[in-house]
Amino acid sequence: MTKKALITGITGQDGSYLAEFLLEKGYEVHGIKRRASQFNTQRIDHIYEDPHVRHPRLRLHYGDLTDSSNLTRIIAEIEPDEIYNLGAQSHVAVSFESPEYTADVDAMGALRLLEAIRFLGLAEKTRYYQASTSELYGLVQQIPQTETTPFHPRSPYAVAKLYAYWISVNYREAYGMYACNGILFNHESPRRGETFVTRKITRGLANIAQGLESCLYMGNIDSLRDWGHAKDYVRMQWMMLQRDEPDDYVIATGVQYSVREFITWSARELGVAVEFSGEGVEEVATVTEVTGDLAPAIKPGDVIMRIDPRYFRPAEVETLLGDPAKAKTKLGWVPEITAQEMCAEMVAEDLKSARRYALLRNSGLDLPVTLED
Ligand code: NDP
Ligand code: GDR
Repeated sequence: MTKKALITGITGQDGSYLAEFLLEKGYEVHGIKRRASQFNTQRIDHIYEDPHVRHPRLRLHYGDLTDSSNLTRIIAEIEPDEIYNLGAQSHVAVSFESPEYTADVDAMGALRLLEAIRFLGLAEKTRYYQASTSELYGLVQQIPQTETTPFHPRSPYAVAKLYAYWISVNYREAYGMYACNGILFNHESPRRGETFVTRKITRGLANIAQGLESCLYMGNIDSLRDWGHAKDYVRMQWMMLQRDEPDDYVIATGVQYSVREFITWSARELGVAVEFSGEGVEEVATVTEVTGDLAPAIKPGDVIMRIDPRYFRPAEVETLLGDPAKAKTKLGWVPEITAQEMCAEMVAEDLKSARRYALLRNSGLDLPVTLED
């Protein structure tokens, strides 16, 4: 029997990699996409099959995590073996701007799915994965963080995700549902949203290298994160649902770096060496050397990064470092891609786009560069 999976957030970074992974495993994959005024399926267009041409194994349904009747109808129609709840307003800084919406999607959305599974009598059939997060630890009380480290969320996003975490545990305990929390630390890729810090850096520096932008404006570059690759992490999301018993797992690399280090690596990938000077909001990154031909628009002495306090958060999560020992021991999972390898891949992809863009612009096409961050 072909297994059926339903993915919320299929148009996002993780959703796209997970859909690819499950299709390769032979699943019939269903995804919920939001209605938008422009196409929003760029990350999955390469795996989409035209339903007019053949019987597709990937199917998309319009829906929203704020809409119970819609979610219940989709689940009733599909009767999925597995639901991966990856949909979320996932930007921490934005959650301070839209706290109520973030709670509705990220907290209540999880409840709506769990309640639909229960109400439809699928509690014994459907396994549920909740995209939990290292942001739950917030103001960290133990280094490194494990499955038993106390939570102290520091943003409306993290507080909403705390509810989703506990409601998943509660439905497991109360109704015997197979519900798991993956407590995932930051994971990135060339498909990462452009306003998260790693992608903002790789895309911004690639644009500067090609003369499309002049400077990167950053927030707290002292911040420390445990960065892995999204491809490694979606594999783990599936593995978690294949066990005999449901459980919660920390997924991390066990190594942390600062945002400043990520800037240095990204610049180095472009053949650019930088030196940081100044303190606090006065800190800048100045180019000391340029080698090779990847960054024709950058020269020694250029200031390519400045601090803009606009990107400081009302409450910051200064440091995150996960201990993935349980996932390694119980599931045999180990991350295969290092943060530096991932950074190189991201810079290479963003450089390709920047070069294409610069080429078109230099041939007279007046193309706008989206600078939103
Ligand atoms: P993205 O922001 O890339 O993707 C989020 C997805 O959720 C998109 O498909 C988005 O749709 C969808 N979405 C947003 N709002 C709604 C809504 N109201 N109804 C239905 N769908 C909605 O996130 P990631 O792929 O990076 O992360 C996946 C999940 O994992 C998220 O829940 C995130 O909070 C969590 N997480 C992520 C980590 C990371 O480092 N990436 C770490 C830990 C947890 P659209 O494309 O239309 O915007
Ligand atoms: P995070 O990721 O908040 O950890 O949440 P993000 O990449 O946004 O920030 C990481 C750290 O970098 C600092 N920072 C900046 N961040 C952004 N976005 N833009 C900047 O200009 C900037 N300058 C410094 C931040 O302050 C922060 O400390 C991500 C999301 O994917 C969540 O959904 C997920 O749950 C967690 O990772 C784990």
